[in-house]
Amino acid sequence: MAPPNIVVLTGAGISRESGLHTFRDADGIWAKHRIEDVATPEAFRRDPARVRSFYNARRAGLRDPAVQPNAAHAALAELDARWAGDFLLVTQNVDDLHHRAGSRRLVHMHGELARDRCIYCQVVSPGGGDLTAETRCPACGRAGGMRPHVVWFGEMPLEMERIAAALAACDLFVSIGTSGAVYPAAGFVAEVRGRADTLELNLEPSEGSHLFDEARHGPATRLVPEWVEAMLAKWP
Ligand code: BV8
Repeated sequence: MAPPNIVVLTGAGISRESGLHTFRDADGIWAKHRIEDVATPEAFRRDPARVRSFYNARRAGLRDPAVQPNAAHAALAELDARWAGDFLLVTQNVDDLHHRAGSRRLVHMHGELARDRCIYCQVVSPGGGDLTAETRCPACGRAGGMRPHVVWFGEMPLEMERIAAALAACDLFVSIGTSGAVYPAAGFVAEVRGRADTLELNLEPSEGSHLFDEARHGPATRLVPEWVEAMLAKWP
């Protein structure tokens, strides 16, 4: 029998043990900032400096040498490298820890914190330093229009056709480190349940826990390596 086709969805919880804050935990990002002030197109139109400062601070946090991929990121990268069936890792995270861990069959549906996008020509460029009103687009040369390449609330997530195709073909859907609060990602399990096996690996029950065939609760750095090891033992 062929190895099952797998789709894995991750959220901020998988990066928590790397030292990055989640969004909705008590010490989370939305406990310190209002979404309406920093993570919507209206916020950027109203006060671009405030939005750029919010993302510049998170970029600085991501460049902290103490922030490294953890055992959960590494386990998913190993599964990606060794899995003979279809495999797609869909992350809501805008950090680069999955890529740095070695994941390649990877989609950043909410964009990537470390990359820039020009609102005039839409070209995405490798970011890096702080974004300011003076930052020039390397493609069209214009200043004043550079934003982080991140999907804000009210904006369409990226690569949705590719994600829909993978969900339609998957036999196993695994959700890791996400509260199941943000759509359309939170709706994926409802899309596949009944047709694919569904598993939640999370520190605590998510808002959609009841929709999963199985839910295991604990830290990702324990649950994810255990799950990957069992999958690779069953399908060498
Ligand atoms: C859109 C980038 C449509 C920015 C983010 C109904 C249907 C469809 C849409 C909506 C709807 N109702 C409302 C909407 C609109 C909205 C939405 O869902 N709102 C919510 C608040 C109700 N959705 C949107 O706007 C989306 N776009 O729908 O477009 C459209 C259609 C046509 C044309 C145009 C548009 C866009 C959503 C994307 C927004 N951008 N991020 C940034 O990062 O700054 S969302 C943000 O939330 C992050 O991406 C984050 O990943 C995401 C989800 O949060 P989580 O990752 O789950 O993090 P959270 O803190 O919530 O949870 C962490 C979990 O980890 C917890 O469960 C915790 O227990 C666990 N955990 C903690 N530690 C550990 C752990 N687990 C394991 N181990 C640990 N150690």
